[in-house]
Amino acid sequence: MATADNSLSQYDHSKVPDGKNFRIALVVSEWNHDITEALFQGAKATLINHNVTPENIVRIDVPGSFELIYGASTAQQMDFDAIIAIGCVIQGETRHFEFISNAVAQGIKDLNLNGEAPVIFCVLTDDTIVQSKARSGGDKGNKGVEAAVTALRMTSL
Ligand code: DLZ
Repeated sequence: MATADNSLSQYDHSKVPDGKNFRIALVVSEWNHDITEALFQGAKATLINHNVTPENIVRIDVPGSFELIYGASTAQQMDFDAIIAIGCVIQGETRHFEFISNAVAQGIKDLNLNGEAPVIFCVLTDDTIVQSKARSGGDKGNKGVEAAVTALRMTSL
């Protein structure tokens, strides 16, 4: 999987379970839309590459990354094998970044402890938009790809 210097999209395909019977929800934050859309496309393409059928990939849009917690919690109560929470929080001039990033990480951690379906953390927390672009289809690969692989592996535990 990813290291600091590798593309996030490099992985061993033989270690990824077949997804043909899986139903996966992707909860997508609208903040930093270009980035989250690229992450969504990367995740969706990877799920399809591993035989998840398009009708078993359900997208749920939420306004911002903070709302990923409620969106993923709602999806956990539906019939999904895994949920991928997709967001992008970028450092601004205030401390909003820390509050949102920490809340989303803690909220998703809690969903994993208390819910049935695993919730995968596909939230970029970058200092700059340049860093986010590099990780959503740029020279660091696409974190959405890695999240999709993680979802398939966790679903198969
Ligand atoms: C308010 C806010 C700010 C400042 N920055 C981001 C961000 O970088 N990424 C993101 O996904 N959302 C941001 N938000 C919106 C919050 O996540 C949330 O939608 C609002 O605080 C409403 O609850």
